[in-house]
Amino acid sequence: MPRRTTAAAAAGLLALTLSACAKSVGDGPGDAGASAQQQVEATTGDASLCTPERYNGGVPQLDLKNVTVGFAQSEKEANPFRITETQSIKDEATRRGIKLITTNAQSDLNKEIADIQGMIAQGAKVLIISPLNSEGLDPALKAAQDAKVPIMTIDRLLTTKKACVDYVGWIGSDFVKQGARAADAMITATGDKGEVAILLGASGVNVTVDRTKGFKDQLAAKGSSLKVVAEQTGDFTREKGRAVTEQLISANPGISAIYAENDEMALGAVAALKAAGKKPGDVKIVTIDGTRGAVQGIVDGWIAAVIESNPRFGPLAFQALEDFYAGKGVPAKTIISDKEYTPENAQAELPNAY
Ligand code: GZL
Repeated sequence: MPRRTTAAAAAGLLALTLSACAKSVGDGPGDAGASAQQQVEATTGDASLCTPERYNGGVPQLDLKNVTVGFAQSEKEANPFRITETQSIKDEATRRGIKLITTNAQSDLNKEIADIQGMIAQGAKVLIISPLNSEGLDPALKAAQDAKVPIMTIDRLLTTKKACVDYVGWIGSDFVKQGARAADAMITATGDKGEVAILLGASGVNVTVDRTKGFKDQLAAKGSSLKVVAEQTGDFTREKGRAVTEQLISANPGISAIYAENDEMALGAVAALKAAGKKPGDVKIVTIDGTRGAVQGIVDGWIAAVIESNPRFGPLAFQALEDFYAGKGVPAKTIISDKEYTPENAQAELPNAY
């Protein structure tokens, strides 16, 4: 083994240190530090926690360090939510010394099914899945069931499937509560008056249904004077968010507020408002995710508030799998808590954004 010269070794060590340092201060999407990690707010589901004996008629006991775990990502990694989610899974697998293989469905349901089936064929003995839609994964779930490969789901919920039968458990945010918190922030930002447009998330996803329900129900519960005059899907993408906002403000010139069901669509809306000659604050925007771009948008005056949807699932997802095999069991639902970014805290909290 050729010995490296002292200079080269020092350079290598310096590079290693710098890269670790860059990561620790949150240089770009990824982890910003301990306070950015997901925190458990509540767990639900029937009392019987899921264990290998109870799951899917019983599955083999195993040591995670001796098998391959597969991670199926849903949407293309153009959105910092997805980039950070995947990085968090990879970082935690590395930290725990677990062999990980990953796939990305590029926002295509049939590809996510094929990805999951492919990882089982490659020998993955456990899966972590971030579902693209709340339904439609049946062929992949059956392949895992037949192969006795347990699935931990994160983020979007498989609404027609059963915990400890079709999947071990689920970890994610309370999306209805996110919508309600967005409504409260919108009431504050607008002084509870004006016309609101909603940029809906992708269809067929519980996140969209819940964030919309939470927002509208909270406006009604608070007896708000805000009026929802338009709602259209922007598919959770920046480009569609921009295009839809252009149409909405042209058809509804009285729009004074936009509720975007994710930051990528909100940033698309900002681009459309800029192109229309609007100034920061002319239209109040409230959005959900907590990406660096959106929180910077608060600092710059374009965005009024951001409700976080924390994508750093790595630690809790792998802890759930450890608990599963240790016989401690996994609850049907683990709900995480989410921060809120406002004009008062955005600058200071920016390092926790992703
Ligand atoms: C929410 C997640 C959503 C994000 C979007 O947990 O499913 O999907 O809010 C992403 O940014 O597209």
